[in-house]
Amino acid sequence: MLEEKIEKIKEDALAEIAAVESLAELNDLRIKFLGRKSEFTNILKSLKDLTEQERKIVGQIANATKIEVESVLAAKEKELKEKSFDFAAEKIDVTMPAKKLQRGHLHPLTKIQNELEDIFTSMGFEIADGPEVETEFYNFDALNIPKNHPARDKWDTFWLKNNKQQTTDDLPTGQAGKQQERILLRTHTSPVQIRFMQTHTPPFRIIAPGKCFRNEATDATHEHSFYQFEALMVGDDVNVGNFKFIAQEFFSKFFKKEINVRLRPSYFPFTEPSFEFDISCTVCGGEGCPSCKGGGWLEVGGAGMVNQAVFEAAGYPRGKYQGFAWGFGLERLLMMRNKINDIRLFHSGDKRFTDQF
Ligand code: FA5
Repeated sequence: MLEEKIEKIKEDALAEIAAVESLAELNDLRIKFLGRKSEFTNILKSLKDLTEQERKIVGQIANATKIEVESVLAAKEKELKEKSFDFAAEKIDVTMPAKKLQRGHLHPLTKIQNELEDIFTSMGFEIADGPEVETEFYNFDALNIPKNHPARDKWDTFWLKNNKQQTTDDLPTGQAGKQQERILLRTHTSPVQIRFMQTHTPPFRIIAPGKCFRNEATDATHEHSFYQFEALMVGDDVNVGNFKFIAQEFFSKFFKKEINVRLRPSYFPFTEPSFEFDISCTVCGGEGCPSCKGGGWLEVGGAGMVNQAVFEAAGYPRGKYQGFAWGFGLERLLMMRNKINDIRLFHSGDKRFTDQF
């Protein structure tokens, strides 16, 4: 009798599955014929009450029926899915513009620093580095700017508390026995000159890009933290002509046009003679235009022949070597090239600004 019941369930199931037209109806039939509360499941539960021999026969029939109904359900499901697939809606338009990916990029100052490093290394310069927290010796004394000298006023300094217990070994060469060294945030990249010379013998040519700090009020052309770019070339007979040539080469490469360099007398304690150097206006080439306020020249930085007192502080014999040094601000150079009117934009964190580079 159970066999007949199973046969009847199978017939009904196959007939109803064949007639079904939607996936939802098909699912209802799955529950109706094979679900937990279905007649078929009840029959399976009652198998335990049969004799062993009966259970074997009916069990086999029930199993075969379940497999058959499940496979018919699966075939019907596949057929209905294919029928309901909306090819028009699933079409991919390969001509549609793609979503723009937001990608990070280097900060404009990092980019200009890389660019400058590439130009200088192509001219045989090495890259040197020094600490941002400096000692008074490297930032001032060794650069011929002694304590209480009025020249120190040029560099408004952030002095730091020095809590380190110092031994005389910590003091720079020739300073043993002096009182605890005062520390500060370096006001320029020139201390790197001394650090490099202490460990190298001329001839050499180096650049030292890096961050500097000055305790001064900010405005459109002044920041308390900014980047400088130092260059130093030392040998037996390095002269001002070498400086002028290298500067002209560098600026012509940087601005991608021929640039002239002009020197004006100036004063820095660590160079003698000292210059302020200007480049021919990058817009009018020197004729005079609104960009250069009619003068034809743009002020770029400071330079000069290394003072022999500086060589001496670095451990070289006085008079043995000649060299030139220069320093200029990275932000100001980029402002000049890209017509940026406020230095404070660089550290503003404003993506509308940085995304333009
Ligand atoms: C110096 O700092 C010298 N160490 C440069 C030097 C090196 C001269 C080697 C001779 C030989 P000065 O204070 O002028 O010089 O600064 C050099 C450049 O740093 C300036 O021309 C300017 O471009 C930049 N700079 C100085 N102060 C600021 C500031 N507050 N904000 C932004 N840029 C600054």
